[in-house]
Amino acid sequence: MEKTALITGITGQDGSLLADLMLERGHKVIGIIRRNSSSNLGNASHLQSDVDLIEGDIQDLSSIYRIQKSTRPDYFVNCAAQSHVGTSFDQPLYTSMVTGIGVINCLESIRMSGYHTKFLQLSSSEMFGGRGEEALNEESVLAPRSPYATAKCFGHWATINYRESYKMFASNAISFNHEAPGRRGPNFVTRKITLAIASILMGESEHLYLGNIDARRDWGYAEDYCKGFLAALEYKEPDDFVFATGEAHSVSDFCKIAFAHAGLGDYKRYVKIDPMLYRPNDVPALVGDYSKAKELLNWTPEVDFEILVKRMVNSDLKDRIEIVRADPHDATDNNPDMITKFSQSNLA
Ligand code: NAP
Ligand code: G4F
Repeated sequence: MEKTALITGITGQDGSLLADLMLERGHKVIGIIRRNSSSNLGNASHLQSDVDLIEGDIQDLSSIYRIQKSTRPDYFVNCAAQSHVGTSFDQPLYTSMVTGIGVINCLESIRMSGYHTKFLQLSSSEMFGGRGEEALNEESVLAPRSPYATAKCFGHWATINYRESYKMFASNAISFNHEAPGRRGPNFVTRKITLAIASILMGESEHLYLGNIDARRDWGYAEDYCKGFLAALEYKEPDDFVFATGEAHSVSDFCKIAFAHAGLGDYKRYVKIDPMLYRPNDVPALVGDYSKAKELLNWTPEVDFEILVKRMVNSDLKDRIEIVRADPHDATDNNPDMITKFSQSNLA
């Protein structure tokens, strides 16, 4: 049966993918966007004709409550956050307000509206703080190492608290890192790498500056994860679910595959370490155990790490090549041999 879904963070990676998925499945989607002076809809530009976009801010209870009350959604998915861990060290109070308190504003809006809206909070594997290569699950201890992770713990526990106190359908999706070609924010490490590769191939830059390339993450494919989020909403009862692949790779592993795939060879020729990009406290490694989602939601990740990396490289390269084809003057200094070689072998 068709449901109405209210999605915050619809201009971001997950919110926009979830909207695509919900629409594909025949649901009605309402997206909350922040007022901004340049009207940039980000990843939601293609959704304008299919989705009702309403201005609101999760820091502002009155706006979220008004939208909840007027739209009477079946599902409310909170994809909104100040989601960059590094930035949270520079803007800890702001991050706490959006990523932490913002969750209470969503939950209170549902509670005060009196509707039986099912709520899903996008929690994060950063909450665990990481313990080597031990696979983490819903029962693992939370030990946040950043203002972002601390705020996520607040939102996570608030969701559980509203579930227990008011018998609300309020679930947590505890996701490990997941990426979507062309939609991942440009300052997350994966997209930073693939955008830099495109720029190196175009002859615009020679080097890529990174911080801790030994950090290991359990990287999955965002589209797979959005299917899991929908399954959590459709599950018979509210609960908490880990979404992960069960494998960790380092930032340098990502670089190795990405640069080689682009035909640039050894990444070490291009990657330079900038100590300023190290975080005051970084999670060394994260690996997830998704057995519960597999057992109860019948969810498994489909796209593996190597394919994910190659798709991200292809996507950013394809965009740049199309721009150059449309306007050759856009990249006067590009390296035509490399681009031709790459497009013949990988984009055909
Ligand atoms: P993202 O691309 O950074 O998107 C964040 C979204 O939140 C954007 O649409 C942004 O709008 C919106 N937003 C920020 N502050 C807001 C506010 N005050 N009011 C309303 N909207 C606001 O993040 P993502 O990667 O899609 O992640 C989605 C959620 O999953 C986030 O909560 C993130 O913390 C969590 N998560 C992500 C991952 C991952 O690997 N991607 C893993 C675990 C958890 P603007 O476009 O206006 O900035
Ligand atoms: O891509 P990142 O910024 O992602 P991070 O910090 O793991 O957070 C992402 O995943 C979380 C789930 O685990 C989400 F909750 C969160 O919202 C976000 O989506 O950094 C990954 C690793 C880190 O160890 C970082 O120190 O890459 C390392 N890194 C090395 N050089 C870099 C860089 N990260 C960034 N962003 N930029 C660099 O230049």
